[in-house]
Amino acid sequence: SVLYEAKEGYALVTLNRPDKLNSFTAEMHGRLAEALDRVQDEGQRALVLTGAGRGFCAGQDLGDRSFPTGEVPDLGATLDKSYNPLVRKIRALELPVICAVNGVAAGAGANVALACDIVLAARSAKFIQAFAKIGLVPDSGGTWSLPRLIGEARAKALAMTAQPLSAEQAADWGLIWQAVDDDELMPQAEALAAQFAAAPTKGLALTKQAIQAAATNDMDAQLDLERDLQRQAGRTRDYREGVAAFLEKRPPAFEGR
Ligand code: LHQ
Repeated sequence: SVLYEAKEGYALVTLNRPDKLNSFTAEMHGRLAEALDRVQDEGQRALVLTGAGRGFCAGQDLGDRSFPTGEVPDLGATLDKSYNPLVRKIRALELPVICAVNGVAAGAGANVALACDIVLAARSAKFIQAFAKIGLVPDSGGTWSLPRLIGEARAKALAMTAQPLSAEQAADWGLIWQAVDDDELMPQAEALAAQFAAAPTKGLALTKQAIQAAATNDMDAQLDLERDLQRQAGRTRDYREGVAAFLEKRPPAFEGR
């Protein structure tokens, strides 16, 4: 249900249940968690997450969510077990996570995409906060990331109407990085990953950490954090190499540490 390909310096992870628009099952959550661990363990320097077929991910598989015996499900337990660890893992990965949204991203599928560092979407893709249609609350970080990325007015309207948002509009609003032509999506996502595979990975990981922390820090705390992280960055081999390469007027050869 999840494909893993090790490329040169980066990994390509593909959600792979195309006939159900790659909606999440418990099994798929397990496979995806393994794939994300592997990316870090193998020392990859970037990750591209995408979906097989015409959709990116339609959120929770609702097929195993019928209630024949009338039991009351504990969706909080599902979030604790699967979705929240996934979002936390993406945010904690010490490398750039690129999401290549190849088609519809609905419900938790949309919000997992938004948890990634850089989101590229095919022009034909749509983002749908589908939760309202079935009486649920946006999850997987959606109520946190939507208002921060596009403001409360747009966040509430998207979440309450479940109206599809085009890739183009998502990019215009600042919800994602870029909308690109469909046939350019994977070439561009992989070119970006290849660029990151030759980048100062440690510095990028510290940058990710700093920007994420800004959501909850005041400026004073953030200045202190920048000082601490810059101290770490200044001790990396890549910093020395970057400066040396600049002074010697040659391209840098970064090792990622
Ligand atoms: C699906 C699904 C799907 C199963 C398409 N499940 N089969 C967290 C914690 C715990 C529990 C609950 O939820 C959550 C978070 C959530 O993610 S809640 C939100 C769940 N997602 C949705 O409500 C979206 C449901 N899907 C749709 O509204 C549509 O499928 C969209 C708008 C995504 C795409 O529409 P179409 O392009 O018209 O495709 P389709 O509807 O024909 O879907 C194609 C197939 O995929 C179809 O199967 P079939 O066997 O009939 O060909 C769908 O049943 C299946 N599919 N989403 N979530």
